[in-house]
Amino acid sequence: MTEMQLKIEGMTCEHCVRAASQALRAVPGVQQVEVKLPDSATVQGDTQLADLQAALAEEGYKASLR
Ligand SMILES: [Cu+2]
Repeated sequence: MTEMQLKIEGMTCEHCVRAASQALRAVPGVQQVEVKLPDSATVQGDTQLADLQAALAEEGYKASLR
């Protein structure tokens, strides 16, 4: 299990936090997600950065490793 610290671009409100959290939780292998304004997420689990980025991109957010 790994932990990744992400920087998420494009979040503006709590609705964004929920959308990003749900998108990340739906990625296979993800076990724990914490998303915080203005731009951060911590993800724990067995997963790939590219899968997390793809899930967030579908919701309209751009993510990179912090
Ligand atoms: Cu929002």
